[in-house]
Amino acid sequence: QLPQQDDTIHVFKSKLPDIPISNHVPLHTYCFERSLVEFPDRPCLIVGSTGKTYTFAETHLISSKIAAGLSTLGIKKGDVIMILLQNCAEFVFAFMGASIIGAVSTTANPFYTVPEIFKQFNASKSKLIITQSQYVDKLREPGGGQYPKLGQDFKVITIDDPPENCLDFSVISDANENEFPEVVIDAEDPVALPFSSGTTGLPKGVVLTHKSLITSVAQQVDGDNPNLYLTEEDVVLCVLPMFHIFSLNSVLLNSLRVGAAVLIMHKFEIGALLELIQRHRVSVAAVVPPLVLALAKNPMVDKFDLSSIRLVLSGAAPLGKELEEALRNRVPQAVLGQGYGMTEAGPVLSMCLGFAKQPFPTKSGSCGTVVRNAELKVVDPESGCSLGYNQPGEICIRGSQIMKGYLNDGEATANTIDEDGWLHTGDIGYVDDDDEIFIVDRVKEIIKFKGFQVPPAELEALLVGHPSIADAAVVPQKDEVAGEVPVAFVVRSTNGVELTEEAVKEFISKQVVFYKRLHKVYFVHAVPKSPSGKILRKDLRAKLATASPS
Ligand code: 4UV
Repeated sequence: QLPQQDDTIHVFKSKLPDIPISNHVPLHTYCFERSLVEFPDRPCLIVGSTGKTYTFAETHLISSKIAAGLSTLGIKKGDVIMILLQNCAEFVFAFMGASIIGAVSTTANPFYTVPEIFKQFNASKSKLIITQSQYVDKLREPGGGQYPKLGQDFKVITIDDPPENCLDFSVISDANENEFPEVVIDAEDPVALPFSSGTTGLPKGVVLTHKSLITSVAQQVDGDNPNLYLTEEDVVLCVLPMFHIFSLNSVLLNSLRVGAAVLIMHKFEIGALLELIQRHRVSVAAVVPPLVLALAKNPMVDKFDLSSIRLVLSGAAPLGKELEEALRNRVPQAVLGQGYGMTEAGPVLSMCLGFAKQPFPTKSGSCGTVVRNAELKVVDPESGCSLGYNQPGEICIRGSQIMKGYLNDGEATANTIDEDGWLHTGDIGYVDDDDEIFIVDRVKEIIKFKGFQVPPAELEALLVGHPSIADAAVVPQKDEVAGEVPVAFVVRSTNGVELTEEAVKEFISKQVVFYKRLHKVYFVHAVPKSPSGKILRKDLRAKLATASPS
């Protein structure tokens, strides 16, 4: 007889009470709801490199013009536009403008290679691309006819001087803001389509609806005692890329909602960053662990006044206790804590309660407490049984904030969100007696390089495409600066061609964005696999921990 299964579900909730959330309106309405009325003339966007400031009223006006301009170009409700930009004010106008007409933004890294861009472009069925002139060469019929044709199959708008066959941003930003079609937007309509590989496989479109993003923002910044207390007095640092959900949600949308100013940096450079923090009296900094490392260790930091910083939110990858302590010495006045997010989770699962208006004491190393209006459970990855306090297992989350599903991929959706609506994160963690969450491991494939996603399946597919490679597996190796780096185990094919580590590394680096490059290649006789053919990644990770992995 089988042992009796314990069906009790231990549901973890926030210490903050649930609140009413107005997630029936469109995202842009929700984001500008208070700020347009209460602080229309306060700074909304500050462009770091030029100092140019846009007020809330201006930001809303330009976004409305973009909405009209996009519809003149034929973009309709449900259509997808690709935003291929470094951080800039135009990113915000484009995203919000698209939202206003019920269109969807798929955000991509401008450093992507040609195949990376077009995979996302094709999968999302984007109608046009908004980018910078320096990236246009990548969009120009690169692969001998295998890709859609610029100007013919899709339009390109550049925010700076447009190269041939491209349109100037003014084509949309000069439109008459009153001339966009009235659209009825349903709360369940998509508004953002970031790509993520989730727990397994290749990058997939993550369908985030108006309702999911509003819910996520509200869970953070709304209510009498907001979990993340931001006000119109705050200046929020936006150096993390807006094409990633952390910055898009927790920096941009949160700030728009509460009336805080967003200080936009188009790229990370420590000197400029410190100078801007000092000049604009930045009060809130959203960071990833490698940025914490820079702030904690770089000698330049002592030359600047960082006393304005009152809150540092780290996320996207684990933050070590030592690093957190080191940062504390640099900004002793600030509350330091973590948020834990996943693109598919809408994205925020948990947030440090030390950031609340009436803060709770928190422990270093924790990635916060589950957000309000959500349920979190921890399950045994083998049996699926729900676990109680202090027992590590797979973290699952349920609530209106999670994604609607993966774009056109019912199977991947069903493997991630179960019948009862629980989203399985692939992260292993536990909830301690004070309801704080600690992540201790990962059962999913994903590698995180400085918080960026590196999907092993993507690199493996490229590797086995090489004529001299018979089989390959890619796993994370711990790295002091990046957190993790991808390394490959490669089986040479018997075609007699001598294959070197350098050749394999170069073969990959030509095809992928910089953070997906292989840091090491181990040649092996076989890749360990389960009877069903799954790569035994755990075994390979364990091998890496030994002195001679091959
Ligand atoms: O899908 P993704 O690239 O998504 C993110 C989103 C992060 C955040 C963090 C704080 C926020 O406030 C917010 O809005 C968004 O990284 O990668 C998801 C995976 O990254 C790891 C974990 O494995 C996720 O499943 N991860 C994210 N945050 C943490 C983390 C963290 N604080 N500690 C450890 N791992």
